[in-house]
Amino acid sequence: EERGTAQQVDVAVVGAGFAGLYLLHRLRKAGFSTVALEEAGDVGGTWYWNRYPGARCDIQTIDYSYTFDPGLETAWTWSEKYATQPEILRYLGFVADRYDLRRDIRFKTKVTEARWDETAERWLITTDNGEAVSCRHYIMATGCLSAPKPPEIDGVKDFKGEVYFTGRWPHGGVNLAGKRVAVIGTGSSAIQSIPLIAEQAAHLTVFQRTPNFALPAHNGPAPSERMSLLQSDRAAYREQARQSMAGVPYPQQMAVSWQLSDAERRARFEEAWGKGDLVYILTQLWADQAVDVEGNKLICDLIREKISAAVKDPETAAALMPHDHPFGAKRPCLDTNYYATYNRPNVTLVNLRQEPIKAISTGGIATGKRSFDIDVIVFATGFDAMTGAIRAVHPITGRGGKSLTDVWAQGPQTYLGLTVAGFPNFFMITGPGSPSVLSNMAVSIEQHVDWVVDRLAALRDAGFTTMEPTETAQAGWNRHMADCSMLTLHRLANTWYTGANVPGKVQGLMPYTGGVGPYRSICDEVVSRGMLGFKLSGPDGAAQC
Ligand code: NA7
Repeated sequence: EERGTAQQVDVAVVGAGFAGLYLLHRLRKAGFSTVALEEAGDVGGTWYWNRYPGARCDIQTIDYSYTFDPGLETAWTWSEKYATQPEILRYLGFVADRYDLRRDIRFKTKVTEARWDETAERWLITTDNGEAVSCRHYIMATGCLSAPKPPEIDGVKDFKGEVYFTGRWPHGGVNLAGKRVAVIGTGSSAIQSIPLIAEQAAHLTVFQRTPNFALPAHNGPAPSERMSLLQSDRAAYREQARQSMAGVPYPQQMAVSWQLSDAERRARFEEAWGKGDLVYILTQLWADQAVDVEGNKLICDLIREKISAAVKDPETAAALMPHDHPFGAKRPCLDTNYYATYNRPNVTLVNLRQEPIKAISTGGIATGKRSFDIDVIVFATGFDAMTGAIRAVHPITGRGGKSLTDVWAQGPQTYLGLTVAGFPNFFMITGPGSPSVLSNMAVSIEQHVDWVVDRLAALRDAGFTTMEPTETAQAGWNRHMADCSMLTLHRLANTWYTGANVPGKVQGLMPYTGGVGPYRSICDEVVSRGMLGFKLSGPDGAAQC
């Protein structure tokens, strides 16, 4: 009876960001009827919400672009090496217009529930705005960093000044001139915004729990050597990115740190520092940098030297130096004038490891040692990453009435990061278990979307109606994930990759650490081996394993 009142489509998509837009385009071209449900008032996803000062992509924009249509690539020119949030939002709007995508997007519509109907073999999606949606396939394109984390600090509600979250920044902007501003957090969002906030505010106090490694962006025009590489053979450049470890076309380094002299290592490091490119410095110094603590420590020492040289006050410099995690195990940041900002007379760093916040009161913030009068608090405290947006939005109920929250009670379980046993015709783009956040998201998103849409089309053409991974395949993927994670250093840091930033969250490395190219090969092999690890069924109930 519910079906009668629901909008009927082949595929429902949640989210109209980078992934949701490409999904809509591909699904439509493959002949599926679709609708995208989007909580925001327009397209853009992460680039719709994160409007804080200084918000930029920290993958070079020539790499952080759609590549599915060469016509689109030449129709759009980025103005900088690292585009600002407004420019990326304009790009996504341009893409939505070019492929006429908005007509299939229901904005200001939040999914409240999704339920698999075993008899009809369809998902029923309930929303907080307008009719429900009945669909054969249900795809979450909800992103990895879209559910902001609550502040978790006593007294926030008592504070009488202005409160902002970087991930939910007001659209009209915020006037900070002449105000005493507190920024809580020193992740990427804070490190991008702090230098600009410091220029506006009367005084800025930064509350730092864990220092992060930040590298200079050296923003400007796109580097000419990268541009000419791309322009000389666009297809080859893109293909190299797809086969690479991180989704950016850099070669595998073969030299090991101990084969290089100290002078050679410094020369390599200085060159990388001068490039202003996270993926370059994360992959191009020496082969053991991301897999061996000793090879990694050499880089940490060199970056700490840079911090020491940039920050005049030795105590502040020492507080800004990370010692608790290998370089790259926690997401490093790309900055413009971040460290130098602490040389300004109107900026104070508070080291929460030495003086934790005791409480926020009506007019300020008190640590164990001092209290600060504050007009504006900016929470740059991050997200319930990877699983937050999938789990928090709604109950998702699969086969046998099981909810995804229950199935994931001990941590996310997936096959290929794309599907979950017990949840037929349910897909995630950049879900936990995929390389997603450890890669150039643009490359991962296109690969995930292409794989899913190609499977749906093949399924339909072969007369199947459902597709679902086996428990065995899922257990095997989790085992493979764990094995891969032993080869990198990510497991050695408490980060949002591991769930450590959210109190009470199950701990475990969520992204796949095996690399973008190898991951792509595995996904392709699953197909070429007759949908290895999937159960397919048709309308007559015939199943294939
Ligand atoms: P991040 O990277 O998760 O950074 C959040 C920061 O906020 C980080 O420094 C946290 O310290 C700090 N934090 C979080 N909760 C608290 C509390 N309760 N008290 C004090 N400090 C706190 O989020 P971003 O938005 O900056 O960046 C997210 C990603 O977007 C980034 O990695 C890029 O991929 C793009 P902690 O380290 O947990 O001690």
